[in-house]
Amino acid sequence: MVSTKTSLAGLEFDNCFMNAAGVWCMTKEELDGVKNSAAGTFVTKTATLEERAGNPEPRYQNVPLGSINSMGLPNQGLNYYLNYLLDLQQTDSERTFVLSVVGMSPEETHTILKTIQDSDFRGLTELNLSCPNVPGKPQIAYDFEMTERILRDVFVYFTKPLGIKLPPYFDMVHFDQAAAIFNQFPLKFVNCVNSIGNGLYIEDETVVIKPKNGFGGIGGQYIKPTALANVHAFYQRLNPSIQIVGTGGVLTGRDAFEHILCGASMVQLGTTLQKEGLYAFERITQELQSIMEEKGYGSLEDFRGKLQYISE
Ligand code: RRO
Repeated sequence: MVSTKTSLAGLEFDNCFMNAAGVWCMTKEELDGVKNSAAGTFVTKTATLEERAGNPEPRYQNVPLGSINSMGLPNQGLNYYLNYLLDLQQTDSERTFVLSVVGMSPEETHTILKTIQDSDFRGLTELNLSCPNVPGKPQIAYDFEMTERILRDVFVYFTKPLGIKLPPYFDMVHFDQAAAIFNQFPLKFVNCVNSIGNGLYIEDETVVIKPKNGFGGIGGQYIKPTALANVHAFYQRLNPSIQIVGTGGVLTGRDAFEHILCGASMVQLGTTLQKEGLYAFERITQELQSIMEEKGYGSLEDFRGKLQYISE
C-alpha cells in the first residue's frame, strides 16, 4: 500500500492533506470536522488578538473556476483557538495541529506570538503575512523591509516551530529577494500561496462580493500555475531546513502530485474544500495514491521536488 504520510518541522502526519486557513476552520465544530476527516491535520482560521466580525456580506463567492473572497479576517480571537488546541493536546495527544495568527499591527503580532511562546502549545504556528482583504492594510509580505523587521524581532523570543503564509510573487527577482530574507531565519516552513489578491469577478454588470467594491482574493483553478511556480521557486532557493507547504488550485490527486513534484511536503485544500466539503480529503488522497501506484512510488519522498526540466 502506498503511503501519503509526511512530516513538517520534525512532527509526523498520517496524511499530507489538510485544510487551508480560512476554510472549514472558523469554529471548534468545523475544526473537529477536519480533525475527524481523512486530513492529516488542520489549521485554524487566522486569529487576531481580539475577535473580529470581518467585512460585510456577501464576502465569499464560488465561481466556475474557483472563488473570490474579501472576508476581512473574521475570527474568534486568539484565546478561542489557543484554548481549543490546548484542550486537544489532552484528548488527541498523539497528533499535532497548526495555529494561524497575525496581528493588526506588528506590536499586536508580537503580543500574540509571545502569548503562544509562553503557553503550553506544542503544535505548529503559521504567521499569516499575506491577508489581502483588510481595507487600508497592505499585504505584509509584499513589503520586504517590514517582513524582515518582523521576522528579526519575532525570533528574538520565539523558539517554537514557526512558518509563514506567503502571497504569490510574480517576478524572479522577488523570489530571490524574498528567499534571501527567509533564509536568515530558523523558519520551519513557508506556505505558498495565499489567494491572488484583489481580483475582480463580474456577473452581468455587477461585482459578486460587497467589500472593496468587489475586489477580492482569488482561489481555485485560476491559481494553480502561480501556486506551483511559488512552491518550486522557494523549494529551489530556501535552505533545506525550511520546508514548503503547497496551497492553490488543488482539485484532484494530479494537482496534489504536481505540488509535491514542485517540492511541497504538505498540501492544503482551500476552495475545493469549500465547494466539496470534507469528503474532498478522502477523494483526493485516493486519487494521489492511484497515481503513485501507477508510477511505482511508495512514498512522497520518492518524487518530492523531482520536477523534470527540458534539457538540450
Ligand atoms: O479573511 C480574509 O479575508 C482572508 C485572509 Br486573513 C487570508 O489570508 N486570505 C484570504 O484570501 N482571505
